[in-house]
Amino acid sequence: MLQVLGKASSINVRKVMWTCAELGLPFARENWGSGFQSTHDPAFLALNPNAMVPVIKDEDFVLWESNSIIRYLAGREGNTALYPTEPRARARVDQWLDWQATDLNKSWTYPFLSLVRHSPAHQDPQALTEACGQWAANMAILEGQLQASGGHVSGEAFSLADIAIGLSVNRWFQTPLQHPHLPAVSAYYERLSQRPGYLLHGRNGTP
Ligand SMILES: N[C@@H](CCC(=O)N[C@@H](CS)C(=O)NCC(=O)O)C(=O)O
Repeated sequence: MLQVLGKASSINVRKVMWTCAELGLPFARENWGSGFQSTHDPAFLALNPNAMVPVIKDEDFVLWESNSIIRYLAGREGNTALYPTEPRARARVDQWLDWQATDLNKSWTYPFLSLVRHSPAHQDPQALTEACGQWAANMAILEGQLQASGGHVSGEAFSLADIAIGLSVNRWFQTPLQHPHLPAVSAYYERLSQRPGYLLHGRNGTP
C-alpha cells in the first residue's frame, strides 16, 4: 500500500491526503514532522535530505515535494481530469501549481507564523502589514482568475491546481486578519466544501 510520511496537520501532507481521497487511493500514514518523529532522523534524511514532509513510498519508489507527489499520484492512476495530458491544459494546471508553491506560499508565511503560530520572531508590525498586503494582492489575483475561469483555478473543471490552492484558501480564511471582500474566492471556498476530501483534509478546522 502507498505510504505517506508526514503529520496530518501539515498543509503539504494534506494536499497528498486530499489527492488520495479524490483518486480513491488507500494509503497508510506515519507521523513525521515537528511534534512527532524528527525529520532530522538519519532514516528520514535518507528519504528526503530536505528534512521536510510529505514523503511518499510507493513500493521502492520514494518521492518528496508535495506538488510533485500529487502530479505523480494523478499520473499513476491515469486521472487526466485532475491532471490533463493535453499540453496546454496541463501547462495551465502546472502554472497555478507552481504559483502556489512559489509566490502564494511566500506571501502567507509571515502572517501565518505571526498570527496563527504566534512566533516571537514574526511580530514586527510593519513586516506583518506588508506581508498581509502581499498575501491579499495574491488573493486578488486568484479572485480575477476565478471570475474568469467559470469555477475552478485552471478552468471550469476541478484539477490538481485546486488541491494545492484550495488548502491555501482555507489557510487564508482561517488566519485571523482582515479579509478584503473577494466574492469569487468566498464562493470558491464554498464550492470546494462540497467535496468530501476537502472537508476531511482541507476545511477541517486546521488553518
Ligand atoms: N516544498 C515542500 C515544503 C514542505 C514543508 O514545508 N513541510 C513542512 C510542514 S508543512 C515541514 O516538513 N516542516 C518541518 C517539520 O515539520 O519537521 C513541499 O511542498 O513538500
